[in-house]
Amino acid sequence: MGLTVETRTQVGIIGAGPAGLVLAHLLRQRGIDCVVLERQSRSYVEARIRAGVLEHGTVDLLTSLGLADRLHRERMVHHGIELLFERSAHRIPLTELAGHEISIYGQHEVVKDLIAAWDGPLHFSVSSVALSSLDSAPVVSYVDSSGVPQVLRCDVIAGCDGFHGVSRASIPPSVLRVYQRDYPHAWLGILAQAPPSSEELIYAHSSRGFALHSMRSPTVTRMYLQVRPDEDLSLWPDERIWSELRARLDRSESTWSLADGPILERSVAAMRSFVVSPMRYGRLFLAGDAAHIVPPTGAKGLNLAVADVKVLADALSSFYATGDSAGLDAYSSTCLQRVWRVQHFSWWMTSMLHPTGDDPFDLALQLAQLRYVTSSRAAATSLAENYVGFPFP
Ligand code: RFL
Ligand code: PHB
Repeated sequence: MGLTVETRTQVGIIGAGPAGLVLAHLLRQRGIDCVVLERQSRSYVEARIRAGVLEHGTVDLLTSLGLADRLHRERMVHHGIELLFERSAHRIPLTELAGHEISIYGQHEVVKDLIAAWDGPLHFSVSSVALSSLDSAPVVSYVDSSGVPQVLRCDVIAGCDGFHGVSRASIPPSVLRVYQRDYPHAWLGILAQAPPSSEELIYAHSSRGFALHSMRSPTVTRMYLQVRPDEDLSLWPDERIWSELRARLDRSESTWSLADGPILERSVAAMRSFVVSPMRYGRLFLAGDAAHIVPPTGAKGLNLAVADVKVLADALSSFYATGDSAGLDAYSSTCLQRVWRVQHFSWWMTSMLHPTGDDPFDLALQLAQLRYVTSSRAAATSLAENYVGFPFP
């Protein structure tokens, strides 16, 4: 190891996921310096398959930053989703009910676009990241990809390093209130070289468990199956995955069939609801999955991360322009209002669509709720306005 190198910036951003990268671009637009540190390599973060649904607010924000040319060319615009239960499909016309569409465009494509357009400091493959002096003059120490120890002095740190990052872990546990709910299921996700079998996303409730039919392009399908949290992927050969998807997505009233193809990627993701409050400690501000996790059923995690950093960038902008810290002081409470709305929606969608086993009472409640949201315009509108997303603060 060589001598420690010291640098300074206004905002140190930990993590180059959607939260960290969108924040970096928002700060640059506002004339604020920042440095982004990422634990993984560039190729790793650009290939990490995750979310696929962008709210219109997220698309509008990326467009206003001039970062959405490829997104506008390649996205799939959807005006509705299907809810499938008791082997019958029911459409929720999102745009008609809530006035906005959603866009299907992979999170890793967003990440690629944000990295390609960024010419400021962004250091991949850093290690031993540690945060200190958070209450006065924050310091980030780390080892860069060449093994050189570095010290970055900042006015403010943005903790955008996801659920398992170092930022939240650097806050004394006694000052954080943690809200958490675990679910007795997980999602087995696959990416397949197969054309989508439906024009819109299908959220399927079946006695065998939940299934989701989504997509990434006219030739690539993304699908999920509800499984147990400790599910062993080796018990799921391709043929079992396809036959289970076929069984759960089956419908009685049509000749619908599921196109299959080579499976390009598969993984099991846990489902969890999690919030810490406040989302700030001294000069450290948490954003995105570092502060909250939602189960993926509402397709909200990425969008919530983007909403947080919009609030943070605006607050930092007034702080640097006028010295007024009111926006920074209100950061946590402003973000948490949206966070809890989205927590409720994601929990509600999850509870409605995932059979939990053998409890007939739970099953009857789920079916009653599904019949209600697909037959009452008021209930469908509530689902639609939450799904397409509320305006950004
Ligand atoms: P990320 O994306 O986890 O990025 C955090 C980054 O920080 C890095 N990092 C560190 N860097 C430096 N030092 C350290 N000590 C570090 N520790 C970690 C990590 O390597 C990483 O690059 O968090 P961010 O930016 O807050 O973004 C959140 C979203 O990624 C997440 O909420 C969504 O993917 C959730 N999600 C969905 N969200 C949607 O809006 N719509 C969807 O359709 C949707 N579907 C999903 C999803 C998440 C899923 N999984 C796999 C959990 C579907 C699935 C299956
Ligand atoms: C996805 O396409 O990955 C996706 C879509 C909808 C969800 C979650 C994930 O609710």
